Amino acid sequence: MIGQTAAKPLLGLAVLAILAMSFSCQMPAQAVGDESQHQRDQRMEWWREAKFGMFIHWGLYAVPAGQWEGKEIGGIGEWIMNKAQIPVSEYEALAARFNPVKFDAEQWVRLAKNAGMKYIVITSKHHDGFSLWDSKVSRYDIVDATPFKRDVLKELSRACAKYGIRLCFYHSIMDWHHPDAQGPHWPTYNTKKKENPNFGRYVENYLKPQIKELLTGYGDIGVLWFDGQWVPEWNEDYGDDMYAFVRGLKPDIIINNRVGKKRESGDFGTPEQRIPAKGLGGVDWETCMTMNDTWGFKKNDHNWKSTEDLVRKLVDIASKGGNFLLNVGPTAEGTIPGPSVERLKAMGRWLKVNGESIYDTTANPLGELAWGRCTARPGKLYLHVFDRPEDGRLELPGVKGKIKKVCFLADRKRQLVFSQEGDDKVVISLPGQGYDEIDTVLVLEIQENKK
Ligand code: JFZ
Repeated sequence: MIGQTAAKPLLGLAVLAILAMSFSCQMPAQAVGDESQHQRDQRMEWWREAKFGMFIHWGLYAVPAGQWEGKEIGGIGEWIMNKAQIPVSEYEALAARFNPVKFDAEQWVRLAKNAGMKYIVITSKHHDGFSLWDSKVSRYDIVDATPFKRDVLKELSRACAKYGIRLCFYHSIMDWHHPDAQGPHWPTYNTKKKENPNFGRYVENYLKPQIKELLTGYGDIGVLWFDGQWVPEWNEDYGDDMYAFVRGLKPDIIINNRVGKKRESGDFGTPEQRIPAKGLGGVDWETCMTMNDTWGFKKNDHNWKSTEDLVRKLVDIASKGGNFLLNVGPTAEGTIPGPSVERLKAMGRWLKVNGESIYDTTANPLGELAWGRCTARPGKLYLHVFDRPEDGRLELPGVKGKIKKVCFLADRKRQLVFSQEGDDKVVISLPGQGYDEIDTVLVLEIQENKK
């Protein structure tokens, strides 16, 4: 079995490291809890403005790509070790076959940037326990265990810095490879342990040291996106401690809610594969979603969402005050599937024209709209017309303040006739042609009520 570095020497080092940290960068835990609303708003600002990010699920699971021993394995591709009940020794042999010679970090980052994405969240370690960077506490990583021998997270870090994209990491608490992390709930089918007294050792000697490697060696990490917190061994104390540990290493980092088991854990909620009907009121949140039906690459999953659907999902999420983390699952060769690339380029073209109506906007202040969605900035409403009303009359409920002008965002010279009876009823007359079949954005400028 490809091992983790022996825990014992680490234990001594860990004690020293913890002592050292307490006098250096680590913020005392109570300072984290004392963060003011203003400080928190400052920390969240870039993420709230960003609205749109790329999720990347990449690892050994791209090699089988949804098949095992000649059979199609159901479910999401990155869970194949679990779904096909693959013993650790057989699964880790995939490392010798993982040689993504077509991987090009700058190509991936340019794809994200040109799609209008502002951050990338990549799986540094998924549930299978394989590390996508050159870890010093494990040999089960892309440098030590594969013929590729390159630290892809280091290369991505450089590319993100070059193109102005925030690099973020998804990191799984659940680990199907580390012997101290196994439990009866997620047996790797060759360890029938009923319960694991060493989970604490896994957390202190492996999980936290790896996270420290990622937060101190790969540039300015924007978000730590935890997952796999549902294992019974993980509890609220672990979650609180991990939150403080991470913020102590990087005080301005953002951490998702899957660091813990409380509703209010972390800094933002993470609805998965769904858009909450009315958003998640009063909290920061981000919908994560696949473009087909799997996060990790599966060669036979061709159930791609349309570009229109993806753009309208982004608009819907932004109109409810959330972020959209849209996934790509690269192949074992290191390429992003063609249908993903095609959709991302098309989303980028739409955002190039209409990005002002998404980035740095706030949620719809008007209530439900039959013909589309609405996003806002101070003094402006962006009306996203999905379906032009047959009669050409676009009705708006409850616009507060006097409307100065209505025009097409794509061509501000194209002004529209409108009527406003008091605050309640606004009717905009829509011309018969010149629409974007995905989403036509109108800008409504409002006289701001003097404070
Ligand atoms: C998790 C992972 O298991 C999955 O592989 C992927 O990385 C996704 C983004 O996150 O999936 C989940 C997590 C939690 C639930 C369901 C799927 N849940 O709580 O129902």
